[in-house]
Amino acid sequence: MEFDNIRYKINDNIAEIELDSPEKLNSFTQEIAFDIQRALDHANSSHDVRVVLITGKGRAFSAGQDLTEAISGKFSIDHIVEKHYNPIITSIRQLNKPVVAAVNGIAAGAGANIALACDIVIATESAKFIQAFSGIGLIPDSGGTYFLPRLIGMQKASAIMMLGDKVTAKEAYEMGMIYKYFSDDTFEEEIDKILTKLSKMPTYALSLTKKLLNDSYNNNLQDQLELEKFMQFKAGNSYDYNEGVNAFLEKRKPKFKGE
Ligand code: T3D
Repeated sequence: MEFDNIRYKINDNIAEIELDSPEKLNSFTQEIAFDIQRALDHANSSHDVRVVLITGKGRAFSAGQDLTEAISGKFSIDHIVEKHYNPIITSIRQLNKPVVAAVNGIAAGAGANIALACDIVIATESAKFIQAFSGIGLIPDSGGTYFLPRLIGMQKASAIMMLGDKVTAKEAYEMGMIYKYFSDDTFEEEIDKILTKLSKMPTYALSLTKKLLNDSYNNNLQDQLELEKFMQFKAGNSYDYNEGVNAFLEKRKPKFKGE
């Protein structure tokens, strides 16, 4: 697949989406948002892909909306939110394989919230997460008001969103906003380890886990228990379940197909 505004490649069952406009800190234009949507759709439907990475080139993951485009009058703000960002967040959550955000530097505005919508968020030690919206008179979008309070609690989310603090990777880790952070020197190596591991795991079961986690935000306990029973039935009928149990009994490593 060809993309003009991002880099997208698939190697060894890993799809990598790299934002590629470092001179503007990978801020999002319509073209970039549409390319990301297309890449996510491709990764979702491609049998070769078992894990997706989103990262940025240079010193930022993304500084959010390209503000020159935002004030150009080309698109209304609700159009930008509805057509650029909302489909990206929906795709990430509905993608039937894990999506990893490797936050390589500053993640601001929609850039921060796209990262937080991913299944696993890792960051380099020098990364910063900024809910930059209040600094320009906007409200946090791209799912921020949904995910952040659920990740770190209402009080911290309110303060960070209203004050527009620059949250360091260490602080983000300590408050439960992200999975882990790594030194800048070892970041690439650690990303590779996580992606390689996920690319060999029982992808189908991971996709069911993801659906359950999506629903756990809205269900009561009884509904969630019912749903777990249903999903476990599906997982229990998969190739990978059979392989996993046989490998355990035969004292060997499982060879999962992702099915
Ligand atoms: O329509 C709508 O707006 C609705 C959608 C909203 C979604 C959103 O994401 S709203 C939030 C938008 N983002 C921001 O408000 C963040 C703006 N950027 C900054 O506050 C700072 O750049 C950072 C704190 C992220 C980083 O600061 P710093 O000092 O490390 O870098 P810098 O010098 O400010 O930026 C470097 C270059 O990137 C600079 O260009 P230049 O002067 O070298 O030619 C700067 O203008 C450019 N840049 C950074 N962020 C953006 C940007 N250009 C366009 N849009 C940006 N968001």
